[in-house]
Amino acid sequence: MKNGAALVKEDPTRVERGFLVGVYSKAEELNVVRELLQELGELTDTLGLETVGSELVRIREPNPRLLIGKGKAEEIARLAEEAGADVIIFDEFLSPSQQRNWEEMSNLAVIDRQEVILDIFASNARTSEATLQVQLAKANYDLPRLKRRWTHLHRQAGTTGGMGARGEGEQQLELDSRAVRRNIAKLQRQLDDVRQHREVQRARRMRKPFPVAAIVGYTNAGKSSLLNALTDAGVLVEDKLFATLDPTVRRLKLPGGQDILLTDTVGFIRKLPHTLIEAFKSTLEETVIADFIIEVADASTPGLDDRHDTTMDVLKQIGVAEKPTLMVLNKMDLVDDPVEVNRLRGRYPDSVFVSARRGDGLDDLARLMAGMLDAESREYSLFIPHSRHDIVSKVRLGCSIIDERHEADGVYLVVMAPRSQWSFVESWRRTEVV
Ligand SMILES: Nc1nc2c(ncn2[C@@H]2O[C@H](COP(=O)(O)OP(=O)(O)OP(=O)(O)O)[C@@H](O)[C@H]2O)c(=O)[nH]1
Ligand SMILES: [Mg+2]
Repeated sequence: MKNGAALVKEDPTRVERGFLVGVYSKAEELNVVRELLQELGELTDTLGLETVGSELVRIREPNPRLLIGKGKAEEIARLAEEAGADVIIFDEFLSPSQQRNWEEMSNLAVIDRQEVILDIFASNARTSEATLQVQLAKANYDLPRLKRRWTHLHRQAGTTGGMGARGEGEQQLELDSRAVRRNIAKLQRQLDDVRQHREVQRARRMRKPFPVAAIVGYTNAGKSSLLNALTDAGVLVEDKLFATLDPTVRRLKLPGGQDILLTDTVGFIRKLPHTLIEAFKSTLEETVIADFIIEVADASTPGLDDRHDTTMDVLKQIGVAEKPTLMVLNKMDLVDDPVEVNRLRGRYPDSVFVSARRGDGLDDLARLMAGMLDAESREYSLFIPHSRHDIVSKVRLGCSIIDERHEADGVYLVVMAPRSQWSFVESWRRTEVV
């Protein structure tokens, strides 16, 4: 039986064999497009789909009906059929109508990279916040595509279409779209509730006197591995795309004695659906409140430069591109060609080379982190009465101490305070100069 794409969403195991299609227009894009198609294969593999064939298609300009020209499209449909595929998967974004046209023409389920990513997120979501965020993103993706889903349900029901059926379908579509809109509103409300709870947690954390660094980067770069290597965090590490969807926070003591909170969060990918970025904005807010950002990149992949650009793009979209960033080139244990090491040095001169797996370079990284905090710090002169010794301990944890004098009335401190501590130390600032 031919499964409809509706079933791909509800039960990815119902389609099993994918035929991948990549599209490009300029010859010089070929390498990147090839790498993207391989990545698409890893994505569909994560969903449990076997790749039975693939095709790269060069087009002069996008065809509004099928993205690629009709002749080539029919050829691909035939190739997919011959390869035994039950779903054609485009690396390129397909508009709802292009998708519908393809499904009609090929008689196979047809999906795009965005839908694959959404499905992976859906199957990896564990907490209620992640689940709600994914459901919301999916609902927004589905809304303009209801017609297609209807077509499939319709075909399965064994009806043949025709004028009468279409009228019935339009009515159904109206009902469906109202139901989806209601669902979107409901999800949004539930998400607001969950978020409020998280806000409380975050506020509690913010009261702790620790600076924060957010670990970001492309999916599978080794962000969770790095957090584990640095802090024994025990975060799930998997050779799987989007293993982490929820932020984990761990504490680390830096060489200067300062404590810092490290947050690990959802990875990025090229062509990340905008609805997902929107939905995960609150998760990504961990990045917004951070003192600085640690970008982890997989040094061993040929796609490194491109992935780095993608990471920067996403940071821009969530409004933190200006934040100081420390770049970490991970998986250096896999890079043994000295010429390549040299190239990386030249291309990313300010980065630190590490291997989370072997533990190489972690001391350097910790030193650089301490340096980042210092560079981002301001000098404050504080006075804290003896009755508030708890405040002195807090200051000691969150700031580096330059000078400390114990007098009869209290403690006089000169400290370097990282950005996240400014509002806290401000209230203990010495007003008159002695
Ligand atoms: N060879 C090698 N492999 C590593 C290293 N660090 C991580 N890995 C592997 O890379 C894969 C992904 O690691 P994760 O830590 O889950 O990556 P992540 O960036 O958290 O991935 P997502 O949460 O999916 O975005 C795992 O198979 C790790 O074992 C490293 O330094 N060297
Ligand atoms: Mg992870």
